[in-house]
Amino acid sequence: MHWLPKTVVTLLACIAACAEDPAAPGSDDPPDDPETPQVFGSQSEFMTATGATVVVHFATSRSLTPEPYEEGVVTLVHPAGFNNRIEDHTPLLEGNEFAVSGAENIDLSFSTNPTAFGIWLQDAFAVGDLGGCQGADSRFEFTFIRGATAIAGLTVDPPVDEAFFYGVLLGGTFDQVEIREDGSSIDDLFDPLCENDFFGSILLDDAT
Ligand SMILES: [Ca+2]
Ligand SMILES: [Ca+2]
Ligand SMILES: [Ca+2]
Repeated sequence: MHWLPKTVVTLLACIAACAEDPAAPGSDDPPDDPETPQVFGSQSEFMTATGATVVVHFATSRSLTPEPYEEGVVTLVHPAGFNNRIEDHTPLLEGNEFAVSGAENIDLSFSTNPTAFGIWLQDAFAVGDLGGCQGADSRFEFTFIRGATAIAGLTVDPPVDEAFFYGVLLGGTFDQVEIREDGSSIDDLFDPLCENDFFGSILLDDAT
């Protein structure tokens, strides 16, 4: 079966501008919504459109540790404090990748306030003895947060076992991104979705 990337966009929240300028019912005018995310499947197109650059390279491998990983303006950590590990987990992505214990739940925070976020990932689909995990065609929920407010939530369904780029440009700034493997439990180390999926280079713009 040939899998195509499928991205489902769902706005969780909307700033006041949405209410101030609602699209008239039946209007043919495009929505004038500064918070509507633009999604990119091409790194080069994303970089050209947003000015984003690679800010996390995972240049140095690191063995299992629950410590947050910090590189430049970005910090990654498992929300329940599970281990992470950085190494060349997969030949499908260039260089090292970030992987976590349990299912793929990761909190990212930024010391800047970008409007654009991009990441390489592999939705792995392993077979054989996975120690209680199961091979899964994974989907991921990405929630973009500004302070304590969720700005946008997007569901991403990468094709299995392909190098997949996912870039998002929002109309406003954010300072955190939460990644959650759809259907998993954050605090269950032995969640069936604990099959590893891999996260590579991360890109941000420097809006602020
Ligand atoms: Ca998977
Ligand atoms: Ca998938
Ligand atoms: Ca998984």
